[in-house]
Amino acid sequence: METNWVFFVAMIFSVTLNSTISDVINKNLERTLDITSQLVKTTYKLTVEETSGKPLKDYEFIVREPNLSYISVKDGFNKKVEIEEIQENGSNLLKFNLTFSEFSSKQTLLIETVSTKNILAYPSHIKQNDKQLVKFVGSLYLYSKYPTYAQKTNVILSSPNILSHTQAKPFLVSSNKIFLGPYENIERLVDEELVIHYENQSPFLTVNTLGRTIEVSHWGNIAVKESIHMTHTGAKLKGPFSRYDFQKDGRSGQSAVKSYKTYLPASAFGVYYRDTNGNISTSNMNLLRDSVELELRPRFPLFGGWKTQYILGYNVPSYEYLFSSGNEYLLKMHVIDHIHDNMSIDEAVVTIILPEGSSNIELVTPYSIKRRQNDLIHTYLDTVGRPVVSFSQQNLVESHISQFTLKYRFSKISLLQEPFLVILFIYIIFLFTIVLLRLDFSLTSHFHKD
Ligand SMILES: *[C@@H]1O[C@H](CO)[C@@H](O)[C@H](O)[C@H]1NC(C)=O
Ligand SMILES: *[C@@H]1O[C@H](CO)[C@@H](O)[C@H](O)[C@H]1NC(C)=O
Ligand SMILES: *[C@@H]1O[C@H](CO)[C@@H](O)[C@H](O)[C@H]1NC(C)=O
Ligand SMILES: *[C@@H]1O[C@H](CO)[C@@H](O)[C@H](O)[C@H]1NC(C)=O
Ligand SMILES: CC(=O)N[C@H]1CO[C@H](CO)[C@@H](O)[C@@H]1O
Repeated sequence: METNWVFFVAMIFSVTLNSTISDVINKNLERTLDITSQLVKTTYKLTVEETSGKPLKDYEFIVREPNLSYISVKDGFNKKVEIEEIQENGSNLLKFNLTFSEFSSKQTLLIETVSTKNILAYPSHIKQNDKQLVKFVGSLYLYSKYPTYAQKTNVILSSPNILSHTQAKPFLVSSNKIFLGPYENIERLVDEELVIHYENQSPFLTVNTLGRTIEVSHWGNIAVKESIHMTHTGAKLKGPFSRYDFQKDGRSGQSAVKSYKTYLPASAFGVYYRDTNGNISTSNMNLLRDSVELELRPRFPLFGGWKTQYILGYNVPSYEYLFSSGNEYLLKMHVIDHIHDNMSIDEAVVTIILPEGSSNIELVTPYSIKRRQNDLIHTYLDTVGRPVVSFSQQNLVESHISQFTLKYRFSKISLLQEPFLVILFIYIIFLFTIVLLRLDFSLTSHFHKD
């Protein structure tokens, strides 16, 4: 009787325990870490299971690495997965609540993340002829709220020159790849570092600020101007710089950036590129099928710690980006464009200048941004000023190249305002001249009569 009672209490205990600690497990994980560039690109193929057979409605995913720039999640049913950040005080971990639209006790998640500033030059300073070595610090195991039954990680490096790496057996090194695992039965919240010290000569270019201005005209043209401040954030150059070595020896300054490729929309025309000293001829401009490729060459090779600053501008025909129905207009353009391969933008400020008289402005962005106050600017022939919409965002990468939409109202009658003003102006001058001439004529005739 008594043993029965103890058993009963134990039962209740385990039931309440089970309802607080869920029966969710990470059944299997295949992870790929691409650290060939300055970015850490991770893909997770994660199978999760609710072992008691209940349908799984949400899942908490933790990102252990700092400076996360981008995350995307897909499920195995090709259904939308909602991603919501869980706000927690005093935690430097990013936690996401993933909620599924298709319920099942077993889910396969495809997760992609990109983070910046997690691969650091080590040593931090090198001489002109030295190789750039870097250190990556990440997580050996999936850092998770749930236990993980089996996991493997494939690391792809930029070079087979690996100075050291975390030796957690089993592992296999083959050329520029490290295969880690399989590791089995890793408990929840196990935090182990994965450290890899290797050669990485890829360009460590950081765009400190991107100021992108889009000026919309209803006369067929959209003008884009980008003001860019850029720093080489790899190993800093120590000691003197020899241009002679740089030009004569192919191995000299390998981590320096001589040129890089920027992509503009295929319909871009009237392209200009200038730094603080004036014009720079773009060394190469290639028309590709779906873009214009520009090879930009700064005046000097960019070594670690060196900065450059320039302005790039072009026009695009508005019929490709601006749609209208009656007085309603819709502008669809990229928030940012491709500045260089594997780019990392610390902060982008996007400013959209609309034609004078635009109203009812509504902005929809593909991800969250910081909206700035609407403004008005005045240029010549403006009476009330042009509406300016502006927003900013930090820590952007290529995955953020996607479209915003901006809706506004504009009365077609207002379109006639500027030409009307010009005509009026010319007309007034014309009248004025006639009056002057007449005045002059009558004066002289009076004079003659007298
Ligand atoms: C950078 O990105 C390009 C294309 O986006 C890719 O082909 C290249 O391998 C990447 N890595 C490096 C180190 O440039
Ligand atoms: C976090 O801290 C702020 C003040 O520092 C407080 O107002 C807020 O309620 C806290 N949020 C949570 C979820 O504890
Ligand atoms: C995650 O989202 C679901 C659905 O909105 C909610 O029921 C659940 O409480 C959330 N979990 C956390 C940890 O916020
Ligand atoms: C810049 O280039 C444009 C067009 O190529 C030219 O008209 C202009 O004179 C140049 N300005 C300078 C300062 O070189
Ligand atoms: C720009 C930025 O947020 N950098 C952070 C990246 O992560 C490291 C480590 O947490 C921070 O020290 C940096 O401030």
